[in-house]
This record gives sequence, structure tokens and C-alpha cells, in this order.
Amino acid sequence: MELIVSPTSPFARKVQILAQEQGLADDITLRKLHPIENADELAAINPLGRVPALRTDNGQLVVDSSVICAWLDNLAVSRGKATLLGEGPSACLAIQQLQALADGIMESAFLMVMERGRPPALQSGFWQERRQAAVTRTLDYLESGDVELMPTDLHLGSIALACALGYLDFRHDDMQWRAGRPLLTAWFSHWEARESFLATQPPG
Ligand SMILES: N[C@@H](CCC(=O)N[C@@H](CS)C(=O)NCC(=O)O)C(=O)O
Repeated sequence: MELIVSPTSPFARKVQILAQEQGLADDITLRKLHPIENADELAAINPLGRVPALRTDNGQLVVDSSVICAWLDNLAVSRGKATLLGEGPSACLAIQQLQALADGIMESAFLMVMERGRPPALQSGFWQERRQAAVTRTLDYLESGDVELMPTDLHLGSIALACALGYLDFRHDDMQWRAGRPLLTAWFSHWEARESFLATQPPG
């Protein structure tokens, strides 16, 4: 199958990490397309014009990182692996909830990068502040302990959060997200050393 990625996309990284952790990397051919520079080529594959997108071996299109991850996880389970999406309603909900929060951070952080790439006169301070506030609030919420974060946890929620924090390091160094957040900092330090995380670093 073919996975369309951009090396800087945190959503594409999430899919790649899940695939590696589930032993599927050899089943996947990566194709790099930039959403803006290769817009036509990408739109011909994914009508949303976004990465990641997956084309299965029988030509079926799968879009949205959460759907791609669920599909890949299912494939891995059919080959005898344990699921990374949780067993039973409460584990499943906790993992999906963490993924949704992490995806929200990624989305706001990504849109901030897009906004600051526009001509200064067109940039919206209102939207930048609103997205920054969403990221800050969500990080504080995660730091508050309302969501259980175990350093050794490996599941789709923790993969998504690692990608979100990695993206903040990559694109929003100025946010200094670790300041005043010892729990998240300690949690992320385990991820920073993980093989699948190191193998999917965005370009330096
Ligand atoms: N909800 C989508 C978000 C994907 C997304 O926003 N991808 C960005 C790159 S990080 C993109 O391709 N944006 C291009 C666009 O929106 O035009 C997912 O989880 O796959």
C-alpha cells in the first residue's frame, strides 16, 4: 500500500509511528507530496488535498490520520498483534479522547504555521491568538492530571500526543511548552528516545 506523507506533517508522523509499532512498515511505500507545492498531484489522490492519505493494495483511498490508523491497527490485529486502540469501552474512549485532544493541538499549531506564512498584512492576530490559546489550554488540561498519562503507555492516544509535542518543538519553539509543565515534560522524555519516534523526525 502507498502512504502519502509530507515529512513535516505531524498527522503523517502519527500514522508512520503506528505502522512501525505494529510491524507494518515493510507493507508501506512512502510517497512524499507537499500539500501546497504538489497541490494538483495530491488533490488527484485525496480530494481534500491533505496528507496523510493511504491507498490500499486494492486501490481504496483512506483519508484522515485517525481513520488510517484505525485501519492499519485492524490489519495488524488480524495478523496477531495487540490493538493500540484499546480493549473495551473505557480504554477505547480514553485513547480516542487523548487522540482527539492531541490532534486538536496539531491542527491549531499547523494552522498557526500556515497563517504566519502569509503576507504580514493578511495575517490575522485574532486567529493566531485564538489558536495559541487553544494549544495552551489543552496542554494545561493534560498537565492537570485529568487525563491519565503513563510514561510507558503505547497506544494511539500516546502516539498522537508525542507527535503533537514533537510538532511544537519543531515549529513553535517560542511557545516553550515545557515551562511549568513537569508532568508532560517527563512523559515526553520517554517518547523522545523511542525508536519509532526517532525514525520519523521531521527534517532538521
Ligand atoms: N484531520 C486530518 C488533518 C490533516 C492535515 O491537516 N494535514 C495538513 C498537513 S499537517 C495538510 O495536508 N494540509 C493541507 C490543507 O489543509 O490544505 C488528519 O488527521 O489527517
